[in-house]
Amino acid sequence: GHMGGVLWFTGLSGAGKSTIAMAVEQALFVRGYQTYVLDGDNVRHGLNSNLGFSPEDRAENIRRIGEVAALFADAGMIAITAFISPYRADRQRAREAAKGAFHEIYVEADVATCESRDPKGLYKKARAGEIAEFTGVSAPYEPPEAAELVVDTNKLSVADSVRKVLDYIERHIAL
Ligand code: GGZ
Repeated sequence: GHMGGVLWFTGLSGAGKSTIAMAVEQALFVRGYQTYVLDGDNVRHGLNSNLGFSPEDRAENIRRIGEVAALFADAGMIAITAFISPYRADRQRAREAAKGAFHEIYVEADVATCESRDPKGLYKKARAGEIAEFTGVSAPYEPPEAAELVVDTNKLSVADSVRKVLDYIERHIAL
């Protein structure tokens, strides 16, 4: 049978988490893996629609996502999560929920890089004070100290970032 696992992407808004996660899912699907992407679109609008962006709400957001991802992994699937998940302690708890099947992937990009991309204009709004507690501007991001994989999108293209993740998966997650 398939061996499940959790691919946990973490990084700033605009670092490329969702873009890379969706491309990785597509490639894994083609290779016969059973996958499911959890992201803001399907989680923050549903299961976690009662949560905002205070530290407490982010912790609860990540706690629920960690538990759901662990259930997918238990079912033999590859759960791919794409959330900022700014706090180390919250990511650690998600890691523990997934038992041995957790792969933390740090999608690294400087605030300046993300801000120059600003695909949704959120950094601009955050700088103008229109969004409170915005990660990287007015709320913290605690970078991983021992991620299984680091993808530096300051330097790597999307295609090269995706290749790097797929190479890691082929070496660490059995089909
Ligand atoms: C950070 C925010 C905020 C604040 C709204 N801080 O680029 P996006 O739009 O699509 O991704 C961001 C998303 C972050 O939600 P997460 O569930 O990933 O955050 S966490 O893991 O910290 O719980 C951004 C948007 O929501 N957004 N307000 N204040 N990002």
